[in-house]
Amino acid sequence: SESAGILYPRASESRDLRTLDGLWSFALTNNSVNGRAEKWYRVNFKAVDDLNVQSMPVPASYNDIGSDADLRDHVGLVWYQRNFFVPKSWNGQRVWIRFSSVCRAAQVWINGEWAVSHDIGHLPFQADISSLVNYGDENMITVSVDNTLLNTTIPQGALQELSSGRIKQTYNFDFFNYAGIDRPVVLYTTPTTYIDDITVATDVGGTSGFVNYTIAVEGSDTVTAKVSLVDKTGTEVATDTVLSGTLFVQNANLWWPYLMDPNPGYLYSLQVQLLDSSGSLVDKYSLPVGIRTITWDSKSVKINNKPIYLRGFGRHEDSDIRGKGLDLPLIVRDYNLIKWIGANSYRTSHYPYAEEIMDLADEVGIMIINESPALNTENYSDELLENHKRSLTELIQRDKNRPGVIIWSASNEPRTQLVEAEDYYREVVAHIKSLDTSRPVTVVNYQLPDEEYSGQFLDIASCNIYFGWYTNPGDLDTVVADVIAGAKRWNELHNIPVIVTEYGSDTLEGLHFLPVYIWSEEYQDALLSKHFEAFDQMREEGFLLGEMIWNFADFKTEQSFLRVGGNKKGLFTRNRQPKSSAYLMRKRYWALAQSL
Ligand code: GCB
Repeated sequence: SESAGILYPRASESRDLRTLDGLWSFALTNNSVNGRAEKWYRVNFKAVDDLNVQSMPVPASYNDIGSDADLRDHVGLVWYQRNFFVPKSWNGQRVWIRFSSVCRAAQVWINGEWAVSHDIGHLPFQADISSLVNYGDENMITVSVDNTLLNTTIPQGALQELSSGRIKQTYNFDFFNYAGIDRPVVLYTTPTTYIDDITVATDVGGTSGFVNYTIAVEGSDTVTAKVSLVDKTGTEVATDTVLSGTLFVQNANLWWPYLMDPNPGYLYSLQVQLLDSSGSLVDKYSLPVGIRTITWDSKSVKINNKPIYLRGFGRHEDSDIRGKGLDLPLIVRDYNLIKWIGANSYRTSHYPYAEEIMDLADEVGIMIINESPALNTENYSDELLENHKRSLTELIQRDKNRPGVIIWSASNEPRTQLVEAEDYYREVVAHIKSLDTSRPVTVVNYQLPDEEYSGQFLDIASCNIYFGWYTNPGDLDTVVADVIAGAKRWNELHNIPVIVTEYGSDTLEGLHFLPVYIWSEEYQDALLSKHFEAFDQMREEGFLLGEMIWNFADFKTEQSFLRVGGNKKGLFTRNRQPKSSAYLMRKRYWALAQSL
């Protein structure tokens, strides 16, 4: 059974946890072998001589691990398999398998029996496999992964047959379509009666904080609760004994963004215990909680009643060899660079990021525009809309309790100039509002505000603008006026705050030109400086909510004559070393932080 809650797996007095990360057996299917028909999920891969089984790291995208283009550009199914041991002591509890993400469509079998399917990338899924595992014995897990993108999948794509007969995946977005088991896989246990979900909403009044919580329990309904809010020193600051209530915290440590307070990212721990009628512990789960408010109006967004200004970037989960695979050294390095440069925010362009990355945002005090994986929508259909809404349901279910998440982004660069986009985005925004009214909603647009249909539904306008790059490349003298005119119109038309969510220029590190010339480091610096002028003027006018350069770091794309080894608009290279623009941005972001 698939559960409704998707709490991050944590060990506790009542929960055991084992990782399934490591080296798995991996096999490609070509068009002539149909692994599903051959029931590969019943076969031990290593025992099949002609299967060409290789080792594949989990978590990682599989594309850049090998030495041939067949693996990198593979379209369709691949297969992963490994064995795992289940202790005898787990018998009688619920045993769960949880994937933090598989890109894109996954089917999972345990000991040859189907366990769970999930067909969207970048989002977690899990299943209770208690009845499928052998206790005190070895077990086999097999996972098929399909990377195919079609008109109705999230994101969209199409298959093209080349003159050679090879099937090629095409897509309209500007990052490599990495695939595989790209985030951690765990086995964990819960008691048969367990905490399925926790929802918190926080409020602030004077020096006090309020934590409204609701606990969803599965299994027996005779349990009672003990709920404690514990501060960083381990001291209990509030407690209650109901499944749904409000905790009151005197002199609360509020959750503040980075550089807005000497102690940003303050997290309490909400410790939830279920007790049986004799008072014995049934289940325990602890959730990090930040106490803060978000409010917004036609010109500003406030955290804890203080107006914010977003200094940030668009990003990608992307690095050498591992593609989109979660890599802890990389993500901690990224946060060190984010702090070094003085940013306070970023957008999870163009899909939900790993939970470990989101945890760091909450801890550091980084504000997140949290984006659906449904980017660049076109060819609107009911099926696409259903899949798009499901992506948002799963995203909000996963991230609803995170203090760092301050805005939902329904989509990046949808084709909102098409008349069908009006009903489509009316429904998408209403869907988000039906799940969460505590955060404002945006769509990230590149259309002209007068020629598109989504703006009317939004709390915040986000625009991607490439003056001096895609529009008038090299013509820096046009940038200031064009940027202001472009961004300001969103505010005039819809009376909502505006974020410039993308601007920038491809820049090859080490390329220099005087006078400045496109693709050089000097050009990126000059282009940024022009934008800073425009942003400062708009800040004076009061409707600009933030600036986010495209991109934090260089990243890989599909092969295209527009891209030299990928998209090079980063402040940092793909291996996270600064271009000269990183120093320029650092000056600006620290000065902005100090002036506000
Ligand atoms: C955009 C897209 C982003 C691209 C960027 C670019 O507008 O949102 O995915 O990578 O432009 O560099 O072209």
